[in-house]
Amino acid sequence: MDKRELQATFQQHFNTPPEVVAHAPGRVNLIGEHTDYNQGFVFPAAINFVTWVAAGKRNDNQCCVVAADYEEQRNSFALDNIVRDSTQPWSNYARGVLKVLQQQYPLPGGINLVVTGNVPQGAGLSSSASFEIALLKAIAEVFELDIDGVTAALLGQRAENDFVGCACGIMDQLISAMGREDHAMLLDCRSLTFKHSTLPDNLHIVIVNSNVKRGLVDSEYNLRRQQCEQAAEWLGVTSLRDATLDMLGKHSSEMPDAVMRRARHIITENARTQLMFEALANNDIMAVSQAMAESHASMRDDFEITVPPIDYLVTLIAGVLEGAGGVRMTGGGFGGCVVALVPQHLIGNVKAAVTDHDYANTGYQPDIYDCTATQGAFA
Ligand code: GAF
Repeated sequence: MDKRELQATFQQHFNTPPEVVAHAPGRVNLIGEHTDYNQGFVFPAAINFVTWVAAGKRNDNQCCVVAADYEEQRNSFALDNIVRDSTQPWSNYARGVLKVLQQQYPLPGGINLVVTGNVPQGAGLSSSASFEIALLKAIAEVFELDIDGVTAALLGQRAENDFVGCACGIMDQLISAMGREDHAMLLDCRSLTFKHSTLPDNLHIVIVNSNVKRGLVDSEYNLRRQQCEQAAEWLGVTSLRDATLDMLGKHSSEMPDAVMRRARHIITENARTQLMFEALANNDIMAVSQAMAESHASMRDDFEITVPPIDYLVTLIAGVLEGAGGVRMTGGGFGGCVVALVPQHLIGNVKAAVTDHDYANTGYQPDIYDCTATQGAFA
């Protein structure tokens, strides 16, 4: 659905045009996986797939939200009594956002919303964060609330943590809010400070969707977070951001093996993320390639969040790139997408490799997206 159709759908449902149409992007993470909730480093880019929200005030205290892509399902609730809805679970993102928003910014009245988007869902490209940030942007514009991007990101994260029930970190909301066109963003998830860095002209972001779908809430995401917290306790640090391989070496024999390996992934991934930021800035493609390969191996062997079809895609693409670019799984894991940084002359070969080879034998058909890094909703 394009912007004009979204406006028309709003008009049909509410007999008036929307006051505001806002949008927020999904994201791809180049490296730094599961490091955000360990107060570490991540290196994502906002991408050219977005969620759109049309919005307008109401004269009462209700929120009415229409999911244009879910057969125009409608969901209504009173703003002073927001509880979870198990019959239309998609509405819990809107409910959660409005609940946490009002704790900080009480709204003067109700709101009508229509939502649409093209961020692939359940694919590890942050469709839910882009929904939260687009909602916050639309509501902030309608009521002229003075909300900055970091505050919006924290509100979106709190909606997921406290209302939806996913113990996610801050990466997805922050890049959706603060991404910059043609740049990736090195984010320090402890201080919430970030540096944007241009991507080399000769490397393109290619995303391959394995089409293995797995939701974060019902996946093992929350368990990984608990294991990281246990590891931090074993090592006597407040978060794994402060842990080192030396510390791990001293305690590894006492720790449960899985907990030790979770910690090893986070410690090494934090180092790789900072290294890759430098490598991209220096156009050192071999180092980029190596960091992404090591990241994938660490997610597969230590953090155990990859699945065989994803490992297979990574092997296929790495075989084409031969060090001239990088490839790894991206996002929370247990399915979803692979991200590759590919020189222009190899894009066709990468596409051919994932479509011509035996990937279909895994039972899945890939989708391929040529991506560009885009601007965040609050940037
Ligand atoms: C999901 C979460 F929402 C992020 O906070 C992050 O932990 C990511 O998985 C893994 O890096 O997208």
